[in-house]
Amino acid sequence: MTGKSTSKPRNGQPSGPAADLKSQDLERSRARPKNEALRTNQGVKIADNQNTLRAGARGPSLLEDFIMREKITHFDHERIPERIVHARGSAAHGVFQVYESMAEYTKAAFLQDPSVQTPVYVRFSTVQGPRGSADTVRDVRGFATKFYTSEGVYDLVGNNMPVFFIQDAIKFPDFVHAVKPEAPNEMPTGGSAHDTFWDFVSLVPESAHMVLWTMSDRALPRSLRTMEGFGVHTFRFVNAKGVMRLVKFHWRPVLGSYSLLWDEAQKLAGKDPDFHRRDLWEAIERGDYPEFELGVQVIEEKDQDSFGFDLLDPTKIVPEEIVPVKIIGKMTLNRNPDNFFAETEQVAFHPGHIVPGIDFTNDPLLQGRLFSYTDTQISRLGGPNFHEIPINRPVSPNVNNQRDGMHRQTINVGQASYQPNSLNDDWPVETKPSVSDGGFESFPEPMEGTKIRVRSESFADHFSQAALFYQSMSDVEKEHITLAYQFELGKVTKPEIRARVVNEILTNFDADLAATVAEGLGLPKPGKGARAAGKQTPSPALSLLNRVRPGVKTRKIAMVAAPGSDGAVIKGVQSALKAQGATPLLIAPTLAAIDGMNPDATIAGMPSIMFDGVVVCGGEQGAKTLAQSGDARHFVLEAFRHLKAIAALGAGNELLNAAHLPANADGVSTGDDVDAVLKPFIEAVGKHRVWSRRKSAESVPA
Ligand code: HDE
Repeated sequence: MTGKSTSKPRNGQPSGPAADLKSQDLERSRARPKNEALRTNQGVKIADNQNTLRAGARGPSLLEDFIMREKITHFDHERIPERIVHARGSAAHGVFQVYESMAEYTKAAFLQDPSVQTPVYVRFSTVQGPRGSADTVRDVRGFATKFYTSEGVYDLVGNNMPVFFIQDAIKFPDFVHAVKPEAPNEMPTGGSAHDTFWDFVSLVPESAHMVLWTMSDRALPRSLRTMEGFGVHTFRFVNAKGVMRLVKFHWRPVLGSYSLLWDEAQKLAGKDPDFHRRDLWEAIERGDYPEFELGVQVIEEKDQDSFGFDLLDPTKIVPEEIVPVKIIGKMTLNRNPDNFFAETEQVAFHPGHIVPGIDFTNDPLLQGRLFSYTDTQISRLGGPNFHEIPINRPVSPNVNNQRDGMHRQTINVGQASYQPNSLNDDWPVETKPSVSDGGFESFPEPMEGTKIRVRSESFADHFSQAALFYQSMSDVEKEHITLAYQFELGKVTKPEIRARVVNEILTNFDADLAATVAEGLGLPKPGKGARAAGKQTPSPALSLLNRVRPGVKTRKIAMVAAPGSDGAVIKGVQSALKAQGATPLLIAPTLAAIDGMNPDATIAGMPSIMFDGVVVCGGEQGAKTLAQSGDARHFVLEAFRHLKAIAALGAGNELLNAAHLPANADGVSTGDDVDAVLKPFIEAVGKHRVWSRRKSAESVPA
């Protein structure tokens, strides 16, 4: 049960009774053989694990070999169906702590006491691709958090974008069929750049806002650790007095938010399909625990109709300039899973896993989700007992009269599995003040209406917020969005689909965007959209460039060197970068030691797309080798093209000259003094990209 934290975190592990209970629970389920004999599933010791039982050394295998049969049968059934969406994911354990009591707004126990650490398990995912697809594709990211609270499991199953493609759950299968790889040939893997996706969204204008988000840099996160998360739907907070307020949930990465460039994302998909997974895993192993603050936009019940759009419509945001995001707590991811399958693959999230003090609204997308997530687990995880899988078990007791079913783990004792009963004195009973309190009660929203299939008129405006988003972008982001539409639509084979996106969708939220995309596709200049949205009041909070936070903590920096480079310089650079919290890696043409230091990777094995900045180390001989290496020249050229901060110390400048980098370019610092060169370099890395270099970067080969 969640309780007061009694001790300091042990080696970064969650502490306090709830965390202890979850660890004990997982510990009981762990198999960690040491000093143990190899045995069958029935516990029989195995004498030979190398050879099948045969009739003679060269004879046929015998059916009698129960050891071989058991082993292979189990192996044959190792796979379970992957998730229909969000199949590709990575996860981590952690803890959540509220900064101050939220009792004024909600009675949820895990949001009351700042000293309580609630264990969490968080799974990040892409949506479109299968389980083995690449991490860096252009896509929405799932951001699902399971809180093991004292009152039961609470799942906040969100995305890294605050809106969705459709307004009603009944359209979800249509949307997913359209975006998934196409039926005849299962192409493309991991992307939306194909006919069926664009056909669907060109015919469904409610998708315009979300499609725009997916064409933006938000769809290309630099790291799962630096993504924002959103609950998307409007939920409710209910306090102990029964006062209800509406709430939107936000996750804010403490390190700020950054994106990849499209060229990097595409290359990474080939060079390291596990780029995000690896980054998350390595950061946690290093002790650079990812931190996310939980924010809420709280709306008084009386204000719910004052926004000019419907809070139940999941294609709308509440601009934070109108309702500020109140930061209420922090989640720290501090432990990698022990076993990908047992934990990450079997974790079962559900927006319907909710605790007293939080409640649903009538958002028709959310209402449909409340059905879908249990249903999907029944086929993925093989029956209704998936809550007994260790990663899914609550830390609070889950006592009830449910029985049996596939894979039942609990041995229920006693005759009475019904209520009321006299044979077990009526136990277990609903919460009553005499027994315990805290039973879940739905917010008593007054209801009346005609049974009808209709979309509320208040959901009808599909373009104003797309216009708001686009108008809130910086020039750089607008350029990226334009190129993304051109790229994606360029992959669409049917000209009428391309034209429909431009003329029926883009023209309705931005005439310039529509015209530039049309030009790039060779389409005639579009006319004015029939439902064109006008000028909006921009929301600066929507621009990712305003989400960059100062500092270089956890940023990966390549220290490029070769045998003959100056060891003292390398050490100086390393310690200066580490002092700022960055992660410097020594990168060289081969893994041969340089002045006694072993390189972390080769230039060819770890290209500059995997780094946030590049320092070329000094030393005459090393610099000469680097200048002669095609891989090394490509390394710095690509970093330059991708607008990364570059520094060269002493003779290291030879490599920049050999690569013919434009002279005096922004974000390139050179010189002999380590401190003087690194100061502007570190500042530039902290800004993420050297945007002012865009023009000169275009002249350099990618
Ligand atoms: Fe999901 N979604 N979804 N979704 N979703 C699933 O559940 C579904 C929606 C989200 O890491 C599935 O266990 C319907 C919105 C995440 O395991 C499935 C509708 C948002 C994850 C399902 C939606 C999400 C899922 C597939 C429309 C953002 C991955 C496997 C009514 C707020 C969780 C599974 C994880 C997964 C159904 C729309 C987020 C099939 C029917 C909106 C992060 O049940």
